[in-house]
Amino acid sequence: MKISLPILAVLAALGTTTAQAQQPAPRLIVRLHDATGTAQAAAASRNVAPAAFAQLNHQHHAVQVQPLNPGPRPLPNAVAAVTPPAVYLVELPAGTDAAQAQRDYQQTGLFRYVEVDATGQGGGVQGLTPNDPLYAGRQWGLNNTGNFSLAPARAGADIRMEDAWPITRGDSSVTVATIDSGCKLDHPEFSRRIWRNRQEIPANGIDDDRNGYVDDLSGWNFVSNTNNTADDYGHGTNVTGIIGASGNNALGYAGVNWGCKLMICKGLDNQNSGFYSWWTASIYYAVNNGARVINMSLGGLSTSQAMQDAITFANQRGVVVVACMMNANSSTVYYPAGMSGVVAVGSTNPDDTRSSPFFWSPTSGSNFGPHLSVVGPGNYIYGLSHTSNTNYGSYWGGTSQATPHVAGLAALMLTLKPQLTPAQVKAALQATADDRVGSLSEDTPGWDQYYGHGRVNAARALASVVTTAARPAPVAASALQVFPNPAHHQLTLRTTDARLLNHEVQIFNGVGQLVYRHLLTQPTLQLPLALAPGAYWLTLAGTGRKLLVE
Ligand SMILES: [Ca+2]
Ligand SMILES: [Ca+2]
Ligand SMILES: [Ca+2]
Ligand SMILES: [Ca+2]
Repeated sequence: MKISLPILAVLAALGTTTAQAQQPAPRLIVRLHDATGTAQAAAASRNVAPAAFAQLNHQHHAVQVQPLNPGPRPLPNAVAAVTPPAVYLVELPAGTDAAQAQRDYQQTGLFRYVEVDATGQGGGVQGLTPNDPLYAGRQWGLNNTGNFSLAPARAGADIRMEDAWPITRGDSSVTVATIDSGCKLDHPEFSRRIWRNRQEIPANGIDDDRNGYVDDLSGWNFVSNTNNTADDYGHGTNVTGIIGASGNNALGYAGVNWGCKLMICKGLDNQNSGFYSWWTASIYYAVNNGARVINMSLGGLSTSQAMQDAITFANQRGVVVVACMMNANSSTVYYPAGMSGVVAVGSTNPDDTRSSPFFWSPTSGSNFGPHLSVVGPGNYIYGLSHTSNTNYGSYWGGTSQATPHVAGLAALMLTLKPQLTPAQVKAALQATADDRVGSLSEDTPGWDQYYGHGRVNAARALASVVTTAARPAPVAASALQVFPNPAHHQLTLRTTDARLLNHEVQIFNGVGQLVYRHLLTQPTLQLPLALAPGAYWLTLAGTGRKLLVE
């Protein structure tokens, strides 16, 4: 008698837990209308949800309402480059009918759209730990000698890093954000390489830089909503190391990029899964905090207007988004790879064949289809461990591993020429990729659905950037007058060369992000400015100059 009661209590508790696990709390992603000159727009500009939205959430007993883009917003009257979307995650109580709630929210007319928060996974799987040391023989993706112990290899089936590093090895002017399972921040291969939020005072419980995140120093953990960006799965540490493990430091491995800063957005949990809301918020975080490249080695089967909007916003701010095709060995479209404005990356083997299968499953393989941009090395990719600073024996395989090769390369291109747009980076990656390197049946001449434009070639990509950068401006710099400089709230542009008309005035911030754009339609144009004080770079049809804002 005495024992039976506690046992029953435990059974009951287990039953409750199981029932809740089977019916998770519905999560909605909503985007408010981009109204202008209204109370709603003013509210959005202060990053505060309007009253009607708050009331609706109250009626539905929302457990949590969280902005996915809490970053700085332009003044309501500013001629801004891009309107930052006002997008929120709404979490409703367990047991709520998700489809009904979605309809209820939609019918209010408050929202541009209401979608159910989907999930996806990281696109890489870890391998065994082999005994064979000798890293020189392991990083076949960067320089392939034809000798590789784990799989057939072909000399030259690599991304030509040894010819690319003499052009640039990267520097701290470019920040790459990884949206992944986190990163082993104290790894010696990442020493002085992790991005630091200089405007944030650590551990004082205050959001000092008012970017919407308290005490965020190296990025953010969107899974637990904390500043702890440590890796609890391993996928993120491997991916981050492929992008940026320090090279030529007599230690471990070489990343593609030896100088870039690495911003850590944790959007995959300790099971390698994540909600789209985590990924969407991560994109806004990366853009708002100065990243130029975002690596997304993950994917889900659902489409999402919210995630597409975030990617479009990133592109408009000059941020390159690279994502993996995923590993189902099919033409099934995964997202974000299938979204517009993304460099979608597939995977190759050490002998340049398409990875089908990867080493970890006979039914796996690099996905293909019309949205594929390029391919890169992705099978048997040795890298850093998330549990040890001295174990260099782990390797992973998946389009997850191909993607950071391309992201690291994109960051090298931006080091050489920061004013490159995401579309230009993508076009250059595609134009310089090696075609007809794979099997004759799949890698047919020109673009094909298995190799895209081909296997990326870092040496050719960087050389093409250097060549383009050296091209003289078509119009004399003196043909554009900009005053006052330093500027305050207004700027006047005057042109004496008609060739400058109907081109876009673009202003870039100190880390090379596009923060302002306006079409020059007349010889003299007055622009209202709403930019933070600092140094900027203004360009118009090949002419450019430094602009100070006070
Ligand atoms: Ca902050
Ligand atoms: Ca702080
Ligand atoms: Ca190293
Ligand atoms: Ca081809």
